[in-house]
Amino acid sequence: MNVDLALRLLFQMQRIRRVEEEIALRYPQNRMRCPTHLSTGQEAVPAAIAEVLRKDDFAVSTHRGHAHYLAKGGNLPALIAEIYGKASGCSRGKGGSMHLIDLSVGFMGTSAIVGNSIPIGVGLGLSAQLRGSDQISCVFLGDGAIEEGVFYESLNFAALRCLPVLFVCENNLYSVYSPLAVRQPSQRSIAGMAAAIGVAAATCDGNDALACYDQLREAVAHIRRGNGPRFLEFATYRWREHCGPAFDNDLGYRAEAEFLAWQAREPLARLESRLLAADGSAAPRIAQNLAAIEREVLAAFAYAEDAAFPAPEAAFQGVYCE
Ligand SMILES: Cc1ncc(C[n+]2csc(CCOP(=O)(O)OP(=O)(O)O)c2C)c(N)n1
Ligand SMILES: [Mg+2]
Repeated sequence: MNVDLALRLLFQMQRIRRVEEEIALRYPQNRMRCPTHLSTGQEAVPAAIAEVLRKDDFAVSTHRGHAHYLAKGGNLPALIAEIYGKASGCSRGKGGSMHLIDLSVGFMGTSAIVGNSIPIGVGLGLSAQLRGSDQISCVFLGDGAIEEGVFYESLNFAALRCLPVLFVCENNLYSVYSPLAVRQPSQRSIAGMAAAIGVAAATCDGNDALACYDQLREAVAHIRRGNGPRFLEFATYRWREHCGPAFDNDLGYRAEAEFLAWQAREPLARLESRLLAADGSAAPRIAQNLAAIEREVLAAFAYAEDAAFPAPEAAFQGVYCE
């Protein structure tokens, strides 16, 4: 095992987890007043993305985008300030949790409209191709987004034009409270659909950070060599409710046993135990990382809580009509 790589992946996952757990803890204080979709349990894919994309590559994401923003290098205090609606937030406090952007690291935005990341990311891939650049465009999407018509149009165009687009589908089995079984014919696979449209596709254990890294690295290299788009479907699971900080297994749309089975395969503990089995001396480095994350996260929340709200006039700035 590459111990340094495993430590970096673990660090990314622990940082994402800690940020989102602090959001969950403080959300009931009612100072974060936007809908917030947490991705606790789904940290392995973004951690691997942090390792394989370049800073000048593009990424676009969804309503569940905190982890993707952080993985691409988005500024943490600006993320938390945005969720608190503050002027120093990454969308100047106007967008909230579902509208994150950090152009300085190629994170081109998130959208609350399911499926919307797909055509925007394909367009960014087209721009890279037209400019003759070797940048790639990474499109994060959920399993629900494949039920939007724009999924088919965009994948077709990406395949037709051989665009440098990496589709990263985090299949957490649900669209809000609807399992795949009531949304798609049985036996149909998401990766299979992408392949049928003409985009080379594969599936991966989305809770195994090292496996995610291997598949994503290979896909990125393939795309960067000019071989066209790739689609990866990652099996994973969100722990908390669809929107908000609570757990919602009491609602009955998913079985407690299913939840517990996925928790038992959770990505952080899995990587940490493999890492320590390979190199017991990594323990102090893991502890140092956790302490650094703790300091960074608490400082980001202190910054966001102290920051100013936008001035009332700002409501009329950056709008498209008078
Ligand atoms: C066009 C559109 N239709 C419906 C919704 C309502 N909605 C918000 S999130 C969501 C579920 C999306 O599921 P998925 O893509 O699997 O992402 P996940 O929430 O599981 O991460 C839906 C239907 C929306 N925001 N936009
Ligand atoms: Mg889903």
